Amino acid sequence: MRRINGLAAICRAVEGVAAAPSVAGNLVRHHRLVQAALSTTTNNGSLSRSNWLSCNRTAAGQSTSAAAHAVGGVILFSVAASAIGVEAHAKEPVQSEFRPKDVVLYQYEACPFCNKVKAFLDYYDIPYKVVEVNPLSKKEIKWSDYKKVPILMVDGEQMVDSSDIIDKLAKKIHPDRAVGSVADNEEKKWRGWVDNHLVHMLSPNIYRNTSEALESFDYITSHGNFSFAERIAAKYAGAAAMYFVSKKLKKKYNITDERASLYEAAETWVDALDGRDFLGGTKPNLADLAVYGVLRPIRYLKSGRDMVEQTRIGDWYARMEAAAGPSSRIQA
Ligand SMILES: N[C@@H](CCC(=O)N[C@@H](CS)C(=O)NCC(=O)O)C(=O)O
Repeated sequence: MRRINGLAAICRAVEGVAAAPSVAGNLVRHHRLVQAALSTTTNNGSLSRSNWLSCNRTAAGQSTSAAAHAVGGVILFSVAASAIGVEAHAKEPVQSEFRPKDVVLYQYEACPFCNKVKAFLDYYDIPYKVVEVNPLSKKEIKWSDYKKVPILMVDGEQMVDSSDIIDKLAKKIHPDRAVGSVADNEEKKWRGWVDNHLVHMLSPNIYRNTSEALESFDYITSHGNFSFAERIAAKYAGAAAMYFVSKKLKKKYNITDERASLYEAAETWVDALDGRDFLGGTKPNLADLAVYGVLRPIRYLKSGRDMVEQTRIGDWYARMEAAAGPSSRIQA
């Protein structure tokens, strides 16, 4: 029998969660239900139950992920909101020599890390194709040794890990950019905050209760690469699993009130802006793009709507939507 740490690791990708060691009766019972639900959904027989539930393995070879990881790594994506009423903040098309001819993003539509990369590509107006990865079979990235998304292929060069991808691209775009300045340090600090703090606020919020978990999975499954059968099963089983996982995550990250923590993070970010339009001043910097990217998947879910209603982040978010502008995604 799979241990609950497999279940907890469902959203490891999103949360960087180490597998939880304990087995709680309820969770195990629930996990069985989820397994049962998922095992009924293999539509062609080639996707075994363990594939469904175990889409990742730890170094020790333990199975670590599960449907909802698969699915749960996939937080959600934003519907691009219109920038009506927002002052004009434009994209910053690449001016340097760096003009990649062929950029392909392997992603889950709703993954916050993938959305971070997309926010960057959109803002710099770099055209990219998207290959939506099936989070259960991951057959689209079988060719790669790296088993997570995002993977970005830039003129044949494989780039992995959202922050590394952005560092590499930023270097190509601004090869002469000075490092070590106050602005540069500030940008680094807040990019770190996104990866180490902000992303951990997401899952506990979007899977906070059954209705929010279902809203999230409805979105995830309708925008991801799922077969019809997978979609139906993943929605209910994934939502149920992630509901429990989010409780574990709360504990792991010492979150008592997930909404309060999300609001606090939003306020912390607005304080960091210190009256500026963007952390980067009059233009977004990489930290602005990172915060915007990871929040995009939740912005139009209940948690994101609440966050915008209850905190001061809305104006900055609207400026970011205007700055990132329409997606530079092109047909694959
Ligand atoms: N540190 C990585 C984290 C990437 C990550 O964890 N991605 C998740 C999706 S949100 C993933 O692919 N998890 C593995 C899986 O789904 O099995 C980054 O910033 O790109």
